[in-house]
Amino acid sequence: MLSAPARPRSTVKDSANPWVVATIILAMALVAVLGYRSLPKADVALPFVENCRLDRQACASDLPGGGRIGIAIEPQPIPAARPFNLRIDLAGIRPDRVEVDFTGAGMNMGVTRLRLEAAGNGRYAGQVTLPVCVTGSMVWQATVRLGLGRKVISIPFRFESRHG
Ligand SMILES: [Cu+2]
Repeated sequence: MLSAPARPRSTVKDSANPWVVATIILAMALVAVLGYRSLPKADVALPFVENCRLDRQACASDLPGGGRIGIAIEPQPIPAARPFNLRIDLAGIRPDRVEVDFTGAGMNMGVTRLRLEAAGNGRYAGQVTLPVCVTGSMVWQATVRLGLGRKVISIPFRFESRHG
């Protein structure tokens, strides 16, 4: 039979030291917080931003839990099958990633995902060309996706593109 190596006897006598206790409590609190943050990802989908069309104006929306998003496209009118610029301004929120999914509204045009680059001071920008639509002009949905760890906040906007 194997015998376990002799373990040296502990000489620590101050296990009730308040600093040790405080450290343990702090560590437990940290584990609780990290555990909470690593829960399965929660997607928050906001309703449409009413009365705002990105082909006519810049749009804005308040975000749940504070913060605000502003979004604008240029040039206007928004060209079909040619590149255009999209700009997002965020206040009170600093996501890890900002993406926009373009889909057809009432027409299946696939999904075109644009990943925006951070330009500082809460601004994110990118350029994209949407697929050609046989009908010439059509309404698109631009769903902004703000990634915060495992959580994604999505905010849908609408606009019309035209052959110029
Ligand atoms: Cu179409």
